[in-house]
Amino acid sequence: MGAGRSKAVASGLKYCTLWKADRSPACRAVMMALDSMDLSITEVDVNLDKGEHRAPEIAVMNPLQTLPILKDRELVLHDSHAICTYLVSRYCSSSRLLPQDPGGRSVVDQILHFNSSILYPRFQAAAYPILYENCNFVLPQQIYDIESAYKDLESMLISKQWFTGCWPTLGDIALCSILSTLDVLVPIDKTRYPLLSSWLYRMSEEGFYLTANKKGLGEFSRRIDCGCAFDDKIFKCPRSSLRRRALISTQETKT
Ligand SMILES: N[C@@H](CCC(=O)N[C@@H](CS)C(=O)NCC(=O)O)C(=O)O
Repeated sequence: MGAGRSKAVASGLKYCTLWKADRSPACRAVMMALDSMDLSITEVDVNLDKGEHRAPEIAVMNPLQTLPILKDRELVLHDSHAICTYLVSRYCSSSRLLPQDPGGRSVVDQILHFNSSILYPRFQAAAYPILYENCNFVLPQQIYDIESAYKDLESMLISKQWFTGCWPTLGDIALCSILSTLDVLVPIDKTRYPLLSSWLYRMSEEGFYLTANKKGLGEFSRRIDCGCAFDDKIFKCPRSSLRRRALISTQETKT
């Protein structure tokens, strides 16, 4: 923990509130960024399954009705990438998480855009049918799209320990929240993606991963396994690819 150092103006954080759900990868990215800077702000848990994010007092802050939402005095932000870069630029004096030089900063931005425009939609396409639409498993097209993203990420890591520099930056943090989550849906095969799986392992040893990602990831994994919250009784089969594949191989051994 402590990849960055908080500015002396930390008292300003008493005006900051984060509305979040631990199972959401976007929220966990913000939580990891906060923990890596040793910053603490008011956090409000919102239950996505109960639709609390659509309550009028929350929806008025975010017309998109998604989490996370950050409010800092009059400023309201509702995209995890924008929230992370705002918190670092506003409250962190170190440039470790987000370089101040234009070149270094644009390399991090590039990864954040990849995360937001490629990985996030693929995560939603794979997870939402299971979370909300009674689908029992990740559909083949979604597996293909996610595997092809893994392939691209594996190439990006050639000759590198981290995606954006010599240590984990906001780029690695954003990727790590979503990739640890995608790993539940479409496991990252160590033999096909050795660089990516070693990177994820290194990230999982960071203090901020343990404090801000681990618990929510477990919640997501359990939520995927019980499928659509409203139909627990009907759909009992495990939903994560890992468990589903394990179940199938056990059945095959028996036959
Ligand atoms: N690009 C946005 C995505 C935000 C987003 O879609 N959040 C999800 C949770 S991970 C959400 O609130 N979904 C609403 C729902 O599940 O009903 C970000 O990075 O903040």
